[in-house]
Amino acid sequence: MSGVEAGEFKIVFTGPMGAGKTTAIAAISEGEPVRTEVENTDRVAHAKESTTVGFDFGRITLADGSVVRLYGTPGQVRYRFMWDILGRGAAGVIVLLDASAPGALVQLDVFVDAFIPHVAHGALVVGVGRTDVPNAPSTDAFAARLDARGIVAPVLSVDVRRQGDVMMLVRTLVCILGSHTAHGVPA
Ligand SMILES: Nc1nc2c(ncn2[C@@H]2O[C@H](COP(=O)(O)OP(=O)(O)OP(=O)(O)O)[C@@H](O)[C@H]2O)c(=O)[nH]1
Ligand SMILES: [Mg+2]
Repeated sequence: MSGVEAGEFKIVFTGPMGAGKTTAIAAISEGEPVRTEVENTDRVAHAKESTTVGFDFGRITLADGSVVRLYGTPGQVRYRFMWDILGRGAAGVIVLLDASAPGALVQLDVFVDAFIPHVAHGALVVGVGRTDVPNAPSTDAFAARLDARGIVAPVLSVDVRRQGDVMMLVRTLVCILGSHTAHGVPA
């Protein structure tokens, strides 16, 4: 269930449409990531030009030589069947949210509920983008939302376009995994 073995493991990036899963994986992946983008025909939901219909895939190598396989889910609920396929065998999950999007706090619940069952020991990190937009909920508001449900997970403010920010999310998750597995996963 932990998915952590022999220096190779899987992390899933999830979250609603436009939160930046595809962007985040592209920001850190070694080599060109695999993408399954098509034209976005739901410009009401989000103005961006393309959307993920299958998955994103990239990989990184940590300082200790561990290989991390990075999968990004589609955000649109119509591709929900992919969430369970991609969640299977994941060591941990990173939920990305856009604080400036309507209903961002509710989206946190949606994606936590969908992915918590896939990961052992609450191996969950939340990355929140665009917290600087006026009237957007703060990272504290997202943390309080988790607290209210008895879920303990780090909530970090990120810009998914920045490699350093995305690596911070991955390293935080790897620290959680390392503290919960007998194998240990050094950062
Ligand atoms: N201006 C600005 N743009 C941002 C910021 N964070 C993310 N973006 C942009 O938001 C968009 C996110 O798009 P994607 O990476 O395709 O989002 P996704 O989560 O993969 O979406 P789906 O696959 O459709 O579910 C990209 O165009 C990013 O450049 C930010 O802080 N400021
Ligand atoms: Mg995408």
